[in-house]
Amino acid sequence: MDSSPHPVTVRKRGAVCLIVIDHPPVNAASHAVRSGVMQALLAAETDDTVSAIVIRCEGRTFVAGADIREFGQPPGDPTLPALCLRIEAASKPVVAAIHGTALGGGCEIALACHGRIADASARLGLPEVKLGLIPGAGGTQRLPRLIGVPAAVGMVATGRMMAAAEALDRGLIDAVATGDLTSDAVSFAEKLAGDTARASEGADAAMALPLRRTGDLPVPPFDAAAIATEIDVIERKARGQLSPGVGARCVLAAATMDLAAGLAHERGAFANLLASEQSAALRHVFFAERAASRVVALEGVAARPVNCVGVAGAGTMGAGIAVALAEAGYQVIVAERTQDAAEAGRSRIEGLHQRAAESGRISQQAAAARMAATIVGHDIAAFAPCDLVIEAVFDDLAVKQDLFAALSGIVRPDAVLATNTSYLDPNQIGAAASQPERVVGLHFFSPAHVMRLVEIVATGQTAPDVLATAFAVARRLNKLAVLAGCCDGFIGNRIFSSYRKQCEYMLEDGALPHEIDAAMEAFGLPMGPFAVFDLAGLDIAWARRKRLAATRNLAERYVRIADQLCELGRFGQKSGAGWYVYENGKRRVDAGVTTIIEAEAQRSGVQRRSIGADEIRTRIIAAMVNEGARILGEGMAQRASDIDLVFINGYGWPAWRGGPMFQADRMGLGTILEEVERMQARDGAGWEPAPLLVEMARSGRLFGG
Ligand code: T1G
Repeated sequence: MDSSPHPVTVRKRGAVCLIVIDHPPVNAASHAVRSGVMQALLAAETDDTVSAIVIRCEGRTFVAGADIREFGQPPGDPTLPALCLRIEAASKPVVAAIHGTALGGGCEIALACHGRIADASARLGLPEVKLGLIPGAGGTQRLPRLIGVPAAVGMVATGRMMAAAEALDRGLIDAVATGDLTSDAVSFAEKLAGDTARASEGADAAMALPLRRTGDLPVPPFDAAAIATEIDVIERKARGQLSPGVGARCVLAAATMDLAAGLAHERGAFANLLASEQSAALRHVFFAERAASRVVALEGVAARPVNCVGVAGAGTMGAGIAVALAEAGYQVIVAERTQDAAEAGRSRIEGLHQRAAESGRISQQAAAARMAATIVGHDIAAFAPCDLVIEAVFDDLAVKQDLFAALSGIVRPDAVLATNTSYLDPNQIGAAASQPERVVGLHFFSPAHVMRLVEIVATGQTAPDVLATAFAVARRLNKLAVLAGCCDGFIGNRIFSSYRKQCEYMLEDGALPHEIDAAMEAFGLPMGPFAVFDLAGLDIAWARRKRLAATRNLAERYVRIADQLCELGRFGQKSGAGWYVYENGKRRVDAGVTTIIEAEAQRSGVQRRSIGADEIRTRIIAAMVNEGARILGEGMAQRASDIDLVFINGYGWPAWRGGPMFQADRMGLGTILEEVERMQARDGAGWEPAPLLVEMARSGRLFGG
């Protein structure tokens, strides 16, 4: 017998019945909640002492959606659509008292009510598209009846939340609470009851207001051509994800179908998406993002307070980090080595804030305020008051060690020192600080003010509260933080290196850059790998290969094609040519690169053959997953889903693919292992199957558990 109290209770305020949902953490509409609300509603309807009903929630929010954890199980009665229909059909007024975030099924319950009162800070939304779904309990049919098709298409297709003020303005809610939310909702319910009573007693028509059932409202007229264009844009922007377009088209269908037909149409589309791979992947990502912040070693560990943050270096990375910090409300102190570099850095930072204002993301005043909160100079003594200093200087060990040694004599003993290094060992950087335990890696991804991902790297000395501080700062920056161990390239770049090698092997084996790019863009990546290499610059990886050449494992296959391009000064977009040629802002396939590839294959004695898109994708995913399995086996990542998040949020992997480890589970780890065994036979050292992959493939286990 479940001892937890029932999530739905009933109270009275005069003649108004309060149906109170208390189902932490977000009052998700679980089966128990749905059946509790239904029972309370039916009882209130037959209770002569009840004239109206208010549905409200305890805790931090109104119902924040269907219970995602119940997906995949048979939906127990009443389903959410049935509950919404019954609320709408109620013989007595039902009013939703909304606070927090009324999302998904929660918003749909509110839409089915006869009135909606919201807190000033409340937000409403239908974010189902972010789970690869669409509203499945009438949202696409009732929302346009209240706010019109154009606004409803925008809300459903983007999943954005609408603030209470806008919701009032658009007619999604009836009022914003001026006093106590419940009291305001009760008053509104009493008013509706009075109106309804007058209607039923045949009072003067002007005074009588029969219950306004959302589903009975007509869909307001709209510009069909404009909506058709809008939906085309939505589908193009979705880049292969289905739910935004499907949701928008269901909203459009509301204008041509009666409610019953529209609800059936919506339910069919919802059921298809619920069974889709895309939704399974996006639900995986939803829970993965929430798991990523769970670090067992940090339970109960308090972060150090951080308000003033220093950034050493104001190049591309440093400027982006400074902008992200200012955006999060930190006081920011930036220092470069010289006055000129500081001035250049200041302009870079100012330009980024200005661009955010010009794009409408922030106001000019906000941009000015953020710049005013940012001090830029060329003396690291300015870091003295900082609670945290993040270095984003040239990726050279000696430079970073000298900086941390100098900072140790400038900042307070309790100030945290963070390195943004991509490839150097934070242990070695930290060793230069007077207190290595206060050093941590904060590996941002460029552009740092845009990319959500930050890899947090604990050195062997990092103190728990320093690690907790890094997570707290990442959270305040609204970043997705993933804990990574100290290994070459941490999680993302280490796996990306394997990915790149396989791509270059495939050139020798028979594929061409644009064929590999096309295969990965068809998979959903916004840009294929060779286009990305050209964008980032081939010289960076080339410098690293030259740096590591003396220690390279000669038994591992090495492809010299990229080196040859660099020796020709072909560094990618920055030099007008790399894997592709760039003319007038356009990227073009270059037959000269094909010639170099063919010559290199001949020199290597490789018989080139055609390689299809499926094989290209399988080799790339297998290479990534094998490295991911090594990383997990070495304890350099906490969980497989963290690796998925790294590629979705740092490397442009489509979230609706779930990430490489999720993809491997869907492809079958046996298939992945077979591909890795082929790599080992063909590509030699460095391509041995990861022990964890072997063990899981043979035992039938999955990365997703
Ligand atoms: N179902 C189950 N658990 C949920 C949940 C949900 N809908 N929403 C959140 N949680 C859990 C979450 O896993 C975490 O658990 C805890 O609550 C706190 O969440 C028919 C089909 C509401 C804005 O998509 O956007 O309705 O990790 O860390 O940052 O049309 O949660 O503590 O164990 O995110 O304050 C539509 C999803 C569902 C909303 C709060 N609704 N949730 O953010 O806390 S589909 C959504 C959120 C649907 C109908 C369709 C956010 C939040 P744990 P959190 P937060």
